[in-house]
Amino acid sequence: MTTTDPSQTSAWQALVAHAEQVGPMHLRELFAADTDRATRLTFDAADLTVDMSKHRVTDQTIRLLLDLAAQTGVADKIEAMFSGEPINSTEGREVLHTALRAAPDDSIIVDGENVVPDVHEVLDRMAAFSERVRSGDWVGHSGSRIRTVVNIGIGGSDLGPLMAFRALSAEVHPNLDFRFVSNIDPANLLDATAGLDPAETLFIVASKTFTTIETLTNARHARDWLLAGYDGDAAAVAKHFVAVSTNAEQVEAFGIDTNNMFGFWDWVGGRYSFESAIGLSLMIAIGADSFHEMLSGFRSMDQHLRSTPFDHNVPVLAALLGVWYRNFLGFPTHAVLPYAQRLDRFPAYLQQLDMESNGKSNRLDGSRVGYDTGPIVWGEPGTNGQHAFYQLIHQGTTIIPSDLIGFLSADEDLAPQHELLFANMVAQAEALAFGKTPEEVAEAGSAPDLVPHRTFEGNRPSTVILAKALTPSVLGQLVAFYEHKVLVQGAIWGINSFDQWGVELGKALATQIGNELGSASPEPDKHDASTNALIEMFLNAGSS
Ligand code: G6Q
Repeated sequence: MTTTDPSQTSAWQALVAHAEQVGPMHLRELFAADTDRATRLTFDAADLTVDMSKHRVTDQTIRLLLDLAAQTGVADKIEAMFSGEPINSTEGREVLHTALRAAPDDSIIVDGENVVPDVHEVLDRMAAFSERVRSGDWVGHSGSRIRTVVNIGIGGSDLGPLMAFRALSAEVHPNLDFRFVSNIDPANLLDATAGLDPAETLFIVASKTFTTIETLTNARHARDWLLAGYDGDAAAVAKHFVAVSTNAEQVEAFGIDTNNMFGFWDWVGGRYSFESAIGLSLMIAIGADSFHEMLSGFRSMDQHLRSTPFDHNVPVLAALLGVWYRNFLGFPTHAVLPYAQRLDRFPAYLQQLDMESNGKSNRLDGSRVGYDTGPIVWGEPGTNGQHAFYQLIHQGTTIIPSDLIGFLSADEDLAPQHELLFANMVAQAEALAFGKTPEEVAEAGSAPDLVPHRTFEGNRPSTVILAKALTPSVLGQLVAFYEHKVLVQGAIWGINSFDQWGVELGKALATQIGNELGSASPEPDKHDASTNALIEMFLNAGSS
């Protein structure tokens, strides 16, 4: 497969030269010279309003970035994804998370078959099951109503459902409790089951492959915990364990009735899967109607991506700005700062989405890239972050382009506090962009020796993403916005955003070292000196 090397395009070369001119420009100048800037660079996408005016770009920058998108085949990549071409070339797979939110009458053909009816068949089964749990009709082995749902999964089978569950906590069924177990650290399962009654607990084992060691180990321990509460009566498993997987054979081998299994497909990547059956815990929590509302939000952003000209296409523009900063101004990280406590796991979710997708060093044809790819993505909700790491964003030596996500309304009784939250977000974007000059600091009466310390250079770029409220639909739109941003950046960089070979080596070595630790006669000298010493310390601690 041949891939365009973006750095060899004329647009890239033009951007390198252009960065010399625009790099030193200050947002103060850009705003002063252009009274229409805020209006012109604020865009709508579905229910989101996205203010991109506080970025270190001119109209010419955007034109050149759009040329780069054209010269690297972004439009073709978008169409290839939607139409089910196997764009995950290293695994020979289609990339069709957009089919998970297709309308029932849509048609998406994979291997000669329309997959949309299958998607909706699973959604219907999930809805029926969720309703049974929510209404109390699905009871445990001893006839007790289910009170707690524990999702066991890791990576893509955890981060999405957990993030969305927290984001939509206002919608969660009042009589049900939800817990999430992911880590192989036994403390995770121990803490999640603390105080629970096995007779009232339902486990969802969420694993696409059903071979992931963390998930299967936790699921086995959860089964032991359950059976301990039922005097070892294995028949209890059928009422307390359901599975979400593409692997019926392994589900059966584990002992879960495949009638209680919810399937999905190889063309759904783990980190793109929470709107598939992987979201079963979420659907039980918020109900099928809200889940469908979330899917419609995803769908509206999909439509925006597919049908909006690139110069108004919000995920495309966000991707281009990211490329501008990463490749032409040399900013290595990107912060996501939601002004919504319920989005507290959103940055962690996006870390996987972005960094597992675009943390690559080889183009599709295997050649090594000669430019930077995915940024380091990080963040925490505001206003908490303001009292922690914002110091560095404002006055540190590294420029950190940031997304500030805020909401215009809140429940009436929360309104005054919400006003303060919103004020903080807007204030941060203003302070980051415009800062405070030494003259302004001196004029405000600062002691001369403190002037440099109290000066804010500004010129720190940010996007403000606004919606009316954090509804299921808006959450779907936000997630799809970032998914598509990642797709477009991967297309420009010529990499495969849909594989994750980089996680394999550590997994294989962990299995090997795990076997060594568990062996009756361990030989702690199979590795380098440092690794051997660490293994030895563990073995010695165990024997002391
Ligand atoms: C995501 C990755 C990865 C995956 C987990 C869990 O894109 O593939 O995070 O989701 O490793 O895998 P299983 O769902 O197969 O257990």
